[in-house]
Amino acid sequence: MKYEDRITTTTNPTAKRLFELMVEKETNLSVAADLTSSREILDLLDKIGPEICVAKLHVDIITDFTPEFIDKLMALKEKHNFLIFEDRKFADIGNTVKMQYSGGVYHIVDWADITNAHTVPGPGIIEGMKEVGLPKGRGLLLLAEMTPEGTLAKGKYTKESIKMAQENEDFVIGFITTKKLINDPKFINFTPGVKFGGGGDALKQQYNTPEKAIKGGSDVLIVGRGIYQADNPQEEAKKYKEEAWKAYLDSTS
Ligand code: 5BU
Repeated sequence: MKYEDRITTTTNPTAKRLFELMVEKETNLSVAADLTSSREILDLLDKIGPEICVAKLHVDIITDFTPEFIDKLMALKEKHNFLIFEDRKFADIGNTVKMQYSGGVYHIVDWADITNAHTVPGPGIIEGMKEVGLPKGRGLLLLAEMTPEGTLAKGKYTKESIKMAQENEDFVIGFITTKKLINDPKFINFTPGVKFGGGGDALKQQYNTPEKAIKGGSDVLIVGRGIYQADNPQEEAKKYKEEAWKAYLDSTS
């Protein structure tokens, strides 16, 4: 199904917005901006903003974080029309994650359109996050699978995660997964571990190529080092965007 036809299949405002902007910008590329200084992240996002639908962050690796970073991030989001995904991978009981999501230093719920959670604690984690996230129209991704070699997120774990998503489809907008998991167009499949040429890294990350990932049913490709470590990240992001969009058009035509 084309992204434009999936807009009405979900009630979640963030999922709707994501489908819309993917169509407007003709991109299903997300960058993992895993840099450690605010300036580097903001510079990267300003350069490649036109190529991406989602900017994925790990806010807890930033060494010089201040609330002004979030103000500048919001300005870039407006300028380039992308969503923000904080890859926090929440993993505690409902009562604790609620505080972690809304409080602390980062106040993630105030600025991250999308965040994600492990399903190992069971459905209480979703219920806790939903209490603070849904009133703000946020969307949650469940880690139904992970990319590294040896991951335990497979088989029954993945199946149970899908069930938890189906029981909370107002707030859960999709999955972190290497492929399409179920035939339900409201759920958006986000796939990390994507790089031209495939392969892996020294710490068990496993890469798929953009074309293979999209043809396997992925919707949003997450590319980190393949882009920010390139000699020219802007040119490289364009290449990823074009390849991923072409694969999407092929697979939906
Ligand atoms: P890379 O540089 O393209 O390997 O970065 C991948 C990013 O996706 C990085 O931010 C990881 O934390 C993130 N990631 C992942 O690689 N695999 C997973 O299963 C999950 C997240 Br969940």
